[in-house]
Amino acid sequence: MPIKSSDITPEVLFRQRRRMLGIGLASLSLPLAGSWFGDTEELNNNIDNVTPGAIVQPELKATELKIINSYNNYYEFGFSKEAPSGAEKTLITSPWSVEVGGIGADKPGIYDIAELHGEYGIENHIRRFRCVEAWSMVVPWNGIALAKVIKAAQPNSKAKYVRFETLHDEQQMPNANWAGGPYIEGLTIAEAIHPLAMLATGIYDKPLEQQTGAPVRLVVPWKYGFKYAKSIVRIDLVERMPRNTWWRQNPNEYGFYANVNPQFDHPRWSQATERVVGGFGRQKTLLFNGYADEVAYLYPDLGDRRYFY
Ligand SMILES: Nc1nc2c(c(=O)[nH]1)N[C@H]1C(S)=C(S)[C@@H](COP(=O)(O)O)O[C@H]1N2
Ligand SMILES: [Mo]
Repeated sequence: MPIKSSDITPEVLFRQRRRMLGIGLASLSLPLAGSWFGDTEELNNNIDNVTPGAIVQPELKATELKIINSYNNYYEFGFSKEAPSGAEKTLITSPWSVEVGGIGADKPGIYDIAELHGEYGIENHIRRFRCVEAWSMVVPWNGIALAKVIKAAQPNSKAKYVRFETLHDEQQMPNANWAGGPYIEGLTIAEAIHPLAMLATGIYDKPLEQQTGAPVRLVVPWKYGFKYAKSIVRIDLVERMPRNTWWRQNPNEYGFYANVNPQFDHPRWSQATERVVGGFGRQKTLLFNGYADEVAYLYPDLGDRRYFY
């Protein structure tokens, strides 16, 4: 296919992308820019260039598993940090299927977790995790690239956003109705095909526990934790920006993008620093949670508060 002039990549982004994808110059003859800027026409071709395990971070020291598994936010299992891990194990995670569809998907499908693993391969990503409540961990996730699931759905020009819906079941969840319906999250299509975005199915090479969002949850390390929808049952490619649960719950404090930024304080507390759960004291919060080199190009105006809540 001939390269269109609109696909020619500016120098800076070129370098950024090379770093991000961890690939050499020689393999960069393919145009990537189209899809990364939200032009869905080239999407199906370009997603192939998302490489497994992109961005290796050996410098991060992962939080202990027992801490990751016992300090949680999962309101369907109770409001305290201890409630989700203390709750009875009532969530039935097998069988489990994830339905992928929406007006933007030419090839909808229903997948089980084993199919997802078999089809797309498991990646291991050690990532910073930052909750909007100003605490953080480092989590060694196992999962699959979200981009690959999106590609399989064959996005068309109506695929502007991706909407995630999670299990809402009063039998299996003691506090299922806290938000009046299923927990909803969303990403732009460009965010969703970013190599940092994954569907996690495990931590430390063990399947997710009920409290960490078994059997499959979203991981978007440059965003606040509430974007990481747990126990996902539906993924829809949609035309309009999904109204995510926390935006709906409290529009004065939360919005759609929720990118980490130490300079935009929450209305009720500072975001400049974070408490390291399982560590010592506080540390400085980083722009885009330390992933600015990889994601800043997605947000043309970093002074726009809308991108950070
Ligand atoms: N379905 C669902 N997903 C959810 C939540 C929730 O209450 N319900 N809480 C979110 C919030 S606020 C955070 S910080 C993370 C917490 O993930 P962890 O418990 O694995 O640290 O999950 C997110 N995903
Ligand atoms: Mo959170």
